[in-house]
Amino acid sequence: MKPSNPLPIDVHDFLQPAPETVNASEETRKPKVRTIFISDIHLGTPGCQAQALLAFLRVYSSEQLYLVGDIIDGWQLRRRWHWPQAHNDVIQKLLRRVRKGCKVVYIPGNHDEFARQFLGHSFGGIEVVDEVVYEAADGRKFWVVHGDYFDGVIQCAKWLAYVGDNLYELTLKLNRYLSSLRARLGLPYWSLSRYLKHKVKTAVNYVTSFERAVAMEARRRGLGGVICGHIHYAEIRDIDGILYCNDGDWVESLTALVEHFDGTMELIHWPQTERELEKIAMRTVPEGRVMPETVPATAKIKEKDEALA
Ligand SMILES: [Mn+2]
Repeated sequence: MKPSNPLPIDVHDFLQPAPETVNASEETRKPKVRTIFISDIHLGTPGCQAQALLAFLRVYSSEQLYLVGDIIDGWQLRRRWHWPQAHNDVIQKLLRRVRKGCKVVYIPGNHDEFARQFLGHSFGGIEVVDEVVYEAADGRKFWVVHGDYFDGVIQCAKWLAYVGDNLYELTLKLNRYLSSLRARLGLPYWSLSRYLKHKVKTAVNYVTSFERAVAMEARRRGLGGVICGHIHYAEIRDIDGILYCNDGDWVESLTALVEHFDGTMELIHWPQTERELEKIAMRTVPEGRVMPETVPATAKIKEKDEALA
């Protein structure tokens, strides 16, 4: 609903920004990056957050797009067919990108290993490869691989990788509450945090061993970094001079790895980024006219009046 205008003039007429202001704002709202890396979408499972991914893809555009494995979950689909419209939309969106000139590369993972029989082929312009060496804008070379080949090396329950430090902090609080409750009920002391500490420690060890193993393999190949997925644990960190990048997943963390035009790698945590972009959009009125929050509209009008005088 349009608010009633108490002024005899249209405020918007006085708020026409310089053209570059509009462009800058548009750019912030629709970031374009050199390359997007996403993995572990798990299309075909109820856990797949396809709507969030579609929202991300509507906003972010790129020259190249790498699908780093577990895009379609063949394991789950074999057990139970689950394919809502949003999952079709994701596939359509990816194919449309190819048609619009974006280079799309698909590296199958373990959940979509059926696609590994098509290595070296292309589908609708999407190249299917097992692994690839990617050169960033600044010349750094990255080994791009899903990462499941390291499962044989690191034997550990995969679900443990989900558990992080934050959850551990929470359990400490929960533990205090449980202890007093148990004491009141006359039950013996039992430490939830100690029980979970062991589990979390194993989880952290798993993530660390995975990261180290992948980074060391990149080093062995004479590369500067690695880009992978698989463990659903988004991260960018230096491991003994090797830049380890994990693009996360679209089941829980909703993350993507992007490379900017200067070669900088950045993790996009979509829920947070979406909120920030919405805030920017809130400050932008339709037709690209920018209404700065900090400057009251009346002040602007006064400026304009003085300028005209
Ligand atoms: Mn995987």
